[in-house]
Amino acid sequence: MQKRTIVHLLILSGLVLAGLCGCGKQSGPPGEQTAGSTEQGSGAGESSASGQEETAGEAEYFINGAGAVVWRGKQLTIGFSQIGAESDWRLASSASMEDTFSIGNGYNLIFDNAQQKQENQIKAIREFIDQGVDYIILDPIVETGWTSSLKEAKEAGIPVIVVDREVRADDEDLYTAWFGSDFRLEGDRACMWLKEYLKQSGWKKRVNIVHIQGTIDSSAQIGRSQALFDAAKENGWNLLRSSCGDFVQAKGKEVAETALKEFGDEIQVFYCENDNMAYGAIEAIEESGRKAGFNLSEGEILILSFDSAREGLEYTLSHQIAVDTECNPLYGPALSRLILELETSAAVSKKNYSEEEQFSAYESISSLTVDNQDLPVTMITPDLIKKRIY
Ligand code: GYE
Repeated sequence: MQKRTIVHLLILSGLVLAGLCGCGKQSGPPGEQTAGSTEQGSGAGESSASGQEETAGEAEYFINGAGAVVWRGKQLTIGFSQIGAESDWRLASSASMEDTFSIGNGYNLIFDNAQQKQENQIKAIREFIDQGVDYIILDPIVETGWTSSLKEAKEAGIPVIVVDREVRADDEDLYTAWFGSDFRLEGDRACMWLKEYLKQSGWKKRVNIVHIQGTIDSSAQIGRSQALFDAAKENGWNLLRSSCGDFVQAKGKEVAETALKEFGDEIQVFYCENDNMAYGAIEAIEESGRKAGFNLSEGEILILSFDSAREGLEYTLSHQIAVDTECNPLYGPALSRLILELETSAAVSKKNYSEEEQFSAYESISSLTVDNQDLPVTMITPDLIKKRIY
């Protein structure tokens, strides 16, 4: 497995950061300590503790309690092409960007909602270039089709930071850095949990799975789907159907309804590639007179989900989602630190992965070995849900 940069996204560490950071002096090149930094919750914020503002060129900056870089004496214009507003995750990602790149923090954010259309994203990039923004941040709906837009930005000398989903590897030289989640690892964790659960619960029959996919060709779909395809092959699981629900609750519900009509009591598992589609599946299951839960031998349907949004965690606490694998949307502060690095030094890490958790109420699985790493499964509690930001 490649060596990777892990960046904590400050969900749980927000308070810690608020205590640790302030404005201040950095003890080395910012490039070694900020968003592209190596380990453990590190960021520009945590390296600063002297209570002074640091300077970068003529301007001063400091790190606020949320871990975001606040500029004094200059304003950076950021063009952000957001995919849409399809899920709780997406709304949280937009809010994080808006909170971070606010006027008060020294930014002029040009936010473009592409309404799920790649052509709108391509148009937005062109407009950002025409407007002469300082940075372009792109969350690409799918992985392919970006070469000419990225070339145009490069020719205009505007750095592009890709966030969340990825662009195809062939275009790697055309953007400055990527920041997001390891979707394949998320899928592997979910599948490993299912494998362990089936073992522990003594389920002997071939397990039948309905797979509700996110937007086809998006990185999140590719990684999470591929993990399931490989695990199904390896463990002899039966994939009754894979259908696209576009990460949207209503479409997830539709896919679930159709599958419940067609396969009825044969279904044991729904593998939902995000929380909103899981909420839709739960509605459909309940309306069909069945129950979402762990107890397969009593006819309950076990749901695997991703994102770990607040409502997803509530369903996890009530066992309606068996395991929710986290995907963290709160990118804003870490992106602002990545931009700080670019403002103050030339070198940033190309690929930056966020570190994520996995939540369940099933107490007998407290950790899983995936890719030779021992990864914890956190027992969900009302307290954890209360602290959830999204
Ligand atoms: O899981 C889903 C969203 O790209 C990781 O997109 C993101 C996914 C997320 O709409 O809820």
